[in-house]
Amino acid sequence: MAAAAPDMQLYFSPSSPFVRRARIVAEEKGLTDRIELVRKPIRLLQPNRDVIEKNPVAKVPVLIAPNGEAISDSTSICAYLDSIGKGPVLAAGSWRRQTLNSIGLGLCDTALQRYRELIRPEGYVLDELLDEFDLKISSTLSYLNKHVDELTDPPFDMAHITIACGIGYLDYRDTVPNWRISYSALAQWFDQISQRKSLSMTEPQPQPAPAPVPVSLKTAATG
Ligand SMILES: N[C@@H](CCC(=O)N[C@@H](CS)C(=O)NCC(=O)O)C(=O)O
Repeated sequence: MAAAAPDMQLYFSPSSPFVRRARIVAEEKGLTDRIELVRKPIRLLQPNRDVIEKNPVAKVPVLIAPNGEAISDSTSICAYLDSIGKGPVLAAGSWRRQTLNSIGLGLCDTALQRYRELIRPEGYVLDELLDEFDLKISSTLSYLNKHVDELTDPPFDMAHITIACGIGYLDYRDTVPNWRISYSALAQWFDQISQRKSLSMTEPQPQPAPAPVPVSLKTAATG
């Protein structure tokens, strides 16, 4: 059967863990072919004007639905795609699963904030803030490592997806170089779930170097 023509657009950045959540849900729900990926560079100090037009807080992902409505943020997009696609429901089915999903979201947030702090120019990086992010990241990894049995629980749901996106982003940025040794049970779970098609096809991709401009701060890609 021929693939459906795209009738939705996803404003995206190839390394964003939040965009990845939406793309994983799209694939799981049989909607990948209906979504055109529209690249929107996300840079420190350069809020993307196209994104602001559709989402006033200037963040990707934004999904343009078939009726032209702009849906954000990733949680709303995932819920929308979950509701219109085929296959098992992905929404977290209990308070515990919702909490695990929220812990995953917190990990995505902290990992991203840390990276945005790290790429400030020399002299502007606050080491104390990096320490704070590191503490939050290590306490989250340690918690997840301890509760890994709950991650291996079927059915596959948003908690699995969001936690995998958070860890995937940390891994991509090499934020915690030896995390596989320190949190080996979690690493085993992550490596296994990463083989799932929806995860392997959405792995964070290196971004092309931005065009040089005089102020280096303005060139840093952060998404
Ligand atoms: N809560 C939002 C977070 C999205 C987010 O932080 N996106 C980043 C890219 S990974 C972004 O667009 N940042 C631009 C900015 O903060 O200026 C969601 O779940 O979609």
